[in-house]
Amino acid sequence: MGQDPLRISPRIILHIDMDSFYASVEMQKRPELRGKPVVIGADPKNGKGRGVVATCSYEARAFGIRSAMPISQAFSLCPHAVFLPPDFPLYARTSSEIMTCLRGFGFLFQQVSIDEAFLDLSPLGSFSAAYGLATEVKTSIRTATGLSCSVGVAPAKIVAKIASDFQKPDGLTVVEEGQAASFLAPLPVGKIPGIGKKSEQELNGIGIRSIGDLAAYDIQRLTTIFGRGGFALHGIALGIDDSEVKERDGMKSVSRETTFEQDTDDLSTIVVVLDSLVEDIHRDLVGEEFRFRTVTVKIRYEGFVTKTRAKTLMHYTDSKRTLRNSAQELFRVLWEGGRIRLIGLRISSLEKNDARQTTLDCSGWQDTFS
Ligand code: DCP
Ligand code: MG
Repeated sequence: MGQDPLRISPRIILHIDMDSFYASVEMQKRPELRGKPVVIGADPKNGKGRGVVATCSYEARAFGIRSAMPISQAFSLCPHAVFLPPDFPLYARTSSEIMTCLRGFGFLFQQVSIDEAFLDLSPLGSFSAAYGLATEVKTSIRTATGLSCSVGVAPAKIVAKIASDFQKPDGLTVVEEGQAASFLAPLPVGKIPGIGKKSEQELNGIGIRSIGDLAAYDIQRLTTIFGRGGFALHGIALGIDDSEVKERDGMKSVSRETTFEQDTDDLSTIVVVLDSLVEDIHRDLVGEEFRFRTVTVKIRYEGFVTKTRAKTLMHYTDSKRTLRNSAQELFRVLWEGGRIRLIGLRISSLEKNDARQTTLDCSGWQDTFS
């Protein structure tokens, strides 16, 4: 018997995000740290340190410590916490083990950051089968690495991502087809990925507190205030997101950005953050065996003015030094001295690392706005 042509199988997307990733890896390596507040990031130097928190254990979060907070503030919130510098090679190795394990399930797979990925479980055909697979995923990652993760399963990528965050740590949240809007409705708008504190405040200012408020808001007024972004935002609030799980081979660019806890014009803080973006991107690049030719730096000032500037090298390279120098150079040219809300770094014009090419560093300038 043929399939009912009117029956459309549900899209079933799984999103996985490791719990307090860097901190958990450290606690796995040194079990005596378990149960303690552990902060990974810059040296606190007895409260005088510069730089920021990369992440911290859930025990440290109980003291109010968060990613991207100045390390001096973390120190004053919990001076007896264990402060550790990041061990990027170790996190990169652990990340590869996790991603290999996820790929092994045989579904369409997309890594989105060092500790996050999507799987397209649609071939399973039902949310109950997907729930079973999600528990298997959690078990196999724990067996392979000793680490816990949180998983969301939903009919769309963005909803799966919000769902994976819903019951952290060690969570598993399934949002079935037709339930996305009602799952999202009571959550604060700040739970939508990409909505930072400032945007949340702006939305609160026009009476939008929950995602349900956003869904019910007049779409015309939203687009007047936020332009085309308002339209997308309204769709997200209803759980509408048709974007697909894309295998990484089609990777066009790698980007990372950090929103500062508080807008800052402190150069040393900015440079530390830019450097951590360089580390993150370079790790991905090496892991995926790509070379790049174009580097873009993005700065968002307070008040949402966003500027980007790109530089295209004469040759492909995978040199971290070149990436760091280019990023710093672009930043120097771009920065007008104002307080910065967000800084981003992207590499593009990627090619697989098999062609033997020299890593010359001659550069030409090029403006790009995105
Ligand atoms: N990271 C960072 N700087 C940030 C945010 C994150 O260096 N501002 C690094 C450290 C994190 C890792 O990326 O361990 C993954 O980021 P997540 O946002 O997933 O945060 P965690 O995994 O640490 O915690 P959670 O349990 O909330 O996912
Ligand atoms: Mg995480």
